[in-house]
Amino acid sequence: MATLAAQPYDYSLPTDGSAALIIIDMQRDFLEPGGFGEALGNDVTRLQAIVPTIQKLQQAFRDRGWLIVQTVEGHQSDLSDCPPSKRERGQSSLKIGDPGPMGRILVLGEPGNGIVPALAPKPDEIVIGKPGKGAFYATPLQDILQAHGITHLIFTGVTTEVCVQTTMREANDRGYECLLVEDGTDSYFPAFKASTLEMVRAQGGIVGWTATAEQVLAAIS
Ligand code: TIU
Repeated sequence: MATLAAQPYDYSLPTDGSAALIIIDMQRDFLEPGGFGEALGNDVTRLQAIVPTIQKLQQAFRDRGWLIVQTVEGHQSDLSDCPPSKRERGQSSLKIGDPGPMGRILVLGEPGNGIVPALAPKPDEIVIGKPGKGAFYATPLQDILQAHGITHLIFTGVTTEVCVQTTMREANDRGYECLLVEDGTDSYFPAFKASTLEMVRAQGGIVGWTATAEQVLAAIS
C-alpha cells in the first residue's frame, strides 16, 4: 500500500495491481467543437487543459501493467439504447443521432465519439461504451473490475459533476474505494467542479477522496 495525504484524510492506494485508473468520456464529443458538448451550449475548449495530466497517469498505470478503463458516452446507431427523454432534453439545434461536423452526435463509432488522440487507448486496453451518465448502468464495468480483482478506483475525465460524479457514486455504492483526481477532471462550469470536489470529500469522505495527480504519481513511484 502507498499512502497519499488526500482529502479528507489519508488514502491507501494498493500497489499490487488492484487499483484501476478510470478515464471517463475524454471523447471528441465533449472536448472539440461540433460535438455533443457544444450542442448543449458549452464552451468545450476549456476541458482540454486536463489532457496532459491524465496522460501522465495513463503512462504510469501502463508502466506498471495496472488496469486502465476508458469510457465513452454514446448510443447504438438505431438509438435503441437512448431514452426519448434523453434525446429530447434541452433546446439544442443538434440532438443525439443528428448528423454533425464530426459525424452523428453521441453515436458509438462516429468520429466525434472517439477518444481524443492524445489519450488513445492501446489495442489491448478496455474501452466501454455507455448509454448513461454512470458507467455502471447497462455496461459490463462491474464484471470487468471484479474479474481483475479491483478494489480501488482512481477517477479522471469529464465532466466532473455529470458522468464522473455519477460513476463515482455508483462505484462507491458497490464498495470501491474511490479517489477523484482534482486536476484530472473538469467541468464546463468551474463552480460545479469545485462543488463536486467538496461534495465527494465532505462528511468524512461520503463518496471518497480527492488528491492531485502529482500526489498519486508520487505515492506509486
Ligand atoms: N453535459 C455534461 O456536462 N456532461 C455529459 O453530458 N456527459 C459527461 O459528463 N460525460
